[in-house]
Amino acid sequence: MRTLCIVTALALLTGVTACGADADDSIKALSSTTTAVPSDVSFPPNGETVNVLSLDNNFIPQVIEVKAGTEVLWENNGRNPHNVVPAEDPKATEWGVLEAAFQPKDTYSRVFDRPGTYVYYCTIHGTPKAAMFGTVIVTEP
Ligand SMILES: [Cu+2]
Repeated sequence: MRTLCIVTALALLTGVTACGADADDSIKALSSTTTAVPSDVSFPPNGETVNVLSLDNNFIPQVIEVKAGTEVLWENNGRNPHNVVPAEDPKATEWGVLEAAFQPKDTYSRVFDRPGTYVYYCTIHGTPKAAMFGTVIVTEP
């Protein structure tokens, strides 16, 4: 619902009429909204949490889609240490957790406040594209 409000507001600002437009126009309005919003726009925490289990050796669910502002909570439910690191940042300097702090029963959480696609993996048991890896797709609220 909020996405529709944003589309309408942008349509008004840009002089495009969203109300009463046919399906094709609505799709165009929606895609132009996506490109019009800067990728570095961030949204406040929304109080929602989505859990991801880290098992031996995969993430379940492997792919999740959440609205910006959602907390993602990983729990190591396996019997071995794991880690959660961004595909392009194996040292987890931006976000993520290394195995020293992600032993069995440990948790790690992060609020994803910016829309985007975040690929991550466990460096011990996977690569960014195989085995123990996962994706968090963050959409606009
Ligand atoms: Cu692992």
